[in-house]
Amino acid sequence: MADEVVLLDFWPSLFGMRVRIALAEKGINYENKEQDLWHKSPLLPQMNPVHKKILVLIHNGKSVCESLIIVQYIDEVWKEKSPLLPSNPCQRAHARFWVEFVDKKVYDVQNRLCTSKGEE
Ligand SMILES: N[C@@H](CCC(=O)N[C@@H](CS)C(=O)NCC(=O)O)C(=O)O
Repeated sequence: MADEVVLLDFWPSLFGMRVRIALAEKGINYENKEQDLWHKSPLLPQMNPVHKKILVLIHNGKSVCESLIIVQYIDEVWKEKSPLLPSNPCQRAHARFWVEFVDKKVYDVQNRLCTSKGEE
């Protein structure tokens, strides 16, 4: 049976971009369910009851939340194609460093951008 993969996303989200790139690298077909962050659908809190935020990946009915955790999940589940991290431990460490750097530096700006209204 084919995998059913659904992404709860919001197109301007850089966190979403991270997951979209991982899915593309692995060649995974998925349904994109664009979310309205100002009028959240019941599906979002149902699938992410702790944070009630995108990003959520729903794989065969089970949800995985948080973009970085989703990317790691994708890499583990579809491991036969295009590993997302280098095999060299030092290069892997550098890749993780930049992931953490982006999370710390970009998070506030990104979240304000995603939830701002007009001139705010
Ligand atoms: N650490 C989370 C960040 C998720 C996040 O901040 N999502 C924002 C959009 S970019 C959101 O859903 N905001 C809606 C809200 O705060 O209610 C991840 O990496 O997935």
